[in-house]
Amino acid sequence: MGEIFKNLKKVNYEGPKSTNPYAFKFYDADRVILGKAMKEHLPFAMAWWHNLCAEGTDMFGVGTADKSFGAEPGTMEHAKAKVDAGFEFMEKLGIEYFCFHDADIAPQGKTIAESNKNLDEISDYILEKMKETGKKCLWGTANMFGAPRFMNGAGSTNSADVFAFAAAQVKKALDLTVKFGGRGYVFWGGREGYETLLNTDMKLEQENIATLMRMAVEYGRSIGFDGDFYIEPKPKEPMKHQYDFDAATAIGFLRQYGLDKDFKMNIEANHATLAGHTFAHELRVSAINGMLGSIDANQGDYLLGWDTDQFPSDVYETTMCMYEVLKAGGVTGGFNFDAKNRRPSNTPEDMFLGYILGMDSFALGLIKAAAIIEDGRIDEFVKERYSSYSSGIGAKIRAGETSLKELAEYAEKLGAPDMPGSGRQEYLESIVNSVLFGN
Ligand code: XUL
Ligand code: CO
Repeated sequence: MGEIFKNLKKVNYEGPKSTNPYAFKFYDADRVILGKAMKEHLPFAMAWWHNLCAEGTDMFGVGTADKSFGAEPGTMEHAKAKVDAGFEFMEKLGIEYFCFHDADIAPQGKTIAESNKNLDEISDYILEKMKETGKKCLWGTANMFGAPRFMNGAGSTNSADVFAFAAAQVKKALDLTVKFGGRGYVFWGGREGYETLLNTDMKLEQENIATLMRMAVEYGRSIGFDGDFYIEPKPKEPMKHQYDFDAATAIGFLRQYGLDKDFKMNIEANHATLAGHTFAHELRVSAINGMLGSIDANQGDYLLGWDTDQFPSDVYETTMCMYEVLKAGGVTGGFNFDAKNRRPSNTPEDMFLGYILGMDSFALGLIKAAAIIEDGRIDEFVKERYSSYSSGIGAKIRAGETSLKELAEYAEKLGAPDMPGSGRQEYLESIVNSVLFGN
């Protein structure tokens, strides 16, 4: 197949003053930040489903974007055209990785055997393209939420037959991830939750999800998958209650079922805000538990209560994200743009402009987060804020070498403690502003 995006050329870095819409203003792949090239800090990935499949359908209307890429939708020819479009897109944007669901890359058949035949054929074609271009797979997953059979969940379904069907999909998606040399495997529990407790055996459902995950680990390791499994927390939508509500909940679940050695978190910005958290909060919770795996890079809309999956543009947010990531020593996965153009942004040019915006926003976030760390005032403040734990009674508390009795005696001698010191939030926020806009 020939060139698909004929009037779109390779996107290059032209610097902040450039007015060329098809150039990076901040993402300069080889620029070194804190000793590492930008492209290593930010292993970007293209989300197959949004970029190559989503046409802008919403509850009120059909698609507005043509993603046929010159082929008849729903055919294997179309699946191949998407591969061609995807690899050309990644080449032109300088994106190294892609992420996929089984259902994104080939038409699903009526039976597992039919679906698997399509997947075998398309994955051979993808693998050829990967070898040709050097592009890599960040993570794979199985779509266990779209088909009607999954209306009551996959791991959490009430039907053992549907559970078996889900297991078959996970097995195949793991085969494909290994075939592509993927770095990770994601469980986003799309319909793993419930609408009403009146019809729900919550304990059974959660145990079954854990069983499915345990079998995935066993099978994955047996076929040579040595990457991380990820849970991608999300509190709601499509279900009213989803079991993987947020990072803290998912981490507790993994520990309860002994899955914490094989799993990490895949944190999505828009899911964090739906859970009533900041993106940075979810990253911090994951990092302090040693479970910061990968990131679904997007943003939501604070005026809307659902997952809008927008391309990231809010530099304050990307800065705070990259601050957490740098502090954690990086991610083991990457930055997958789980983002789609707005419905009226419906041209191939918009596909490019969305990724340029997202990549530039994260590059800026990286530059500014590194500058906050180099500035050092925030770190210094936090260190000082907790300094009472570095010596005396504080050091004994930290070391677990005291007791309520000893502390009660200590407090009695003290009479009344001094006030614990101002939190200085406004001062710290003004430091962030100075770094963001001061030069
Ligand atoms: C849905 C979502 C998914 C996962 C993969 O909200 O984020 O696309 O990233 O299944
Ligand atoms: Co996602």
